[in-house]
Amino acid sequence: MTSIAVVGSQWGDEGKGKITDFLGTTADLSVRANGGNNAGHTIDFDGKEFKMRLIPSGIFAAKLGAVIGNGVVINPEVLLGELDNLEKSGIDTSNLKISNRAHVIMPYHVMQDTYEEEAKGSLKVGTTKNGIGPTYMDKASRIGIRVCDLIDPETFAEKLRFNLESKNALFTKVYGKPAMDFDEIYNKYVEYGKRIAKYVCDTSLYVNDALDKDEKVLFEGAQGIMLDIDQGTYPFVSSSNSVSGGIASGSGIGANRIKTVLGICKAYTTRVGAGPFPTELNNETGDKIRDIAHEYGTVTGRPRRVGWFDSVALRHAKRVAGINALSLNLLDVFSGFDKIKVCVAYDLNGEQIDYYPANLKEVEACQPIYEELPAWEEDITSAKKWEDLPENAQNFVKRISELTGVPVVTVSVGPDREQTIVLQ
Ligand code: 2SA
Ligand code: MG
Repeated sequence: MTSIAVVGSQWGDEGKGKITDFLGTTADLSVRANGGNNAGHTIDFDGKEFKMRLIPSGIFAAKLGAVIGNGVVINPEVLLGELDNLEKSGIDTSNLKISNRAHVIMPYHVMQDTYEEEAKGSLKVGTTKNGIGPTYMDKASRIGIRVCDLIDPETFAEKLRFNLESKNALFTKVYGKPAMDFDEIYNKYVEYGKRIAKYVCDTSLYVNDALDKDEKVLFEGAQGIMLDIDQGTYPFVSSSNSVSGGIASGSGIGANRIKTVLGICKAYTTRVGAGPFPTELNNETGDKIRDIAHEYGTVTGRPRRVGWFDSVALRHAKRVAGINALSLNLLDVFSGFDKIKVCVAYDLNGEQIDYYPANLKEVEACQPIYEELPAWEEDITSAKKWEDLPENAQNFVKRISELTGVPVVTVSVGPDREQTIVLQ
């Protein structure tokens, strides 16, 4: 491994954190390149549990530390909270690098996210309400505040004043909500800027330099390919590019520098928030999978929607993200099941199709065509190697690999690092 990108290949929550943690023990540098504090994972280090939403896992042990790249949107309050928490536990954070080009999530972005969702009524996306969308909106509108602006009080004041004027007009006139106060935000954020300044640099130089020296660089993708703003189930998506191309642009490297794109998937599918979901199980089987696998949101606790493995969506993800290796998680969930279904194609108005339609009405009309595979009785949570898996479990893994056209390189049979079977 010289450079590897770990990407979610479904709708997020595939267990990227677990695999990142597994790989992170050998990486020299870890990099985040998209999304913001709408992502997150729990890392166990030195017998303690750390909940991280922004800072990449390399902060714990990697030789060259951790980078928050230019494609990430940063909520300074969340970032500083994470830093405080790490420092309290005696973790050295001096090897964190934050891109001077990354955009800052401002308090008005969080409010805008909330108001927009309320206003959309039944059309709401079900966002995490962290201000992710509005921050990327302002970035694309070229009015965003970048980290390099935040740490320069004069520029920051100028940009904040300009932005707040239009945001307050929107809040008061369109949404009938209170205006936000310049001084309150300015004073707080200037202080945040001062605390963050020592970490800020041109991270593209840093990451490229590491790659030039053949250091092992791990790119930690956030969300999932089906939540990508271009290639996902728009408009029920997040606002960044979670595909590997987004990782390249979001960390300031050439696309050809990522050697392995490791797609993470579950043995079934979940999604949170709204949007069509062809293989969704609104029945006892769905409830059973949700209960066994504890499919409830880590932050809000809301139950995740659950469905069968969808190889049409997976092939789409493989194509648009260049996935060339697959980590299959949560295989243990199917112990004791009778049959497991896998969607192999869709039936769209009597025609068999093998692509994910752009038009959501068409997605809604798609009927999954299933193949049934026999499950297994045995508890597999202590399986250590391929041979320890029952034949039916092996056949399921082989079939996933055939259907997606991607080699499965790890199989996960439980949450612990040791419960990972390496296949190649
Ligand atoms: P937003 O807040 O604008 O990004 O929300 C837009 C939609 O994207 C969904 N969304 C997610 N769905 C699953 N997992 C997410 N994040 C983490 C991950 C979860 C975690 O990367 O695995 O482990 O904490 C995530 N982020 C956004 C959201 O539900 C909306 O449907
Ligand atoms: Mg996660």
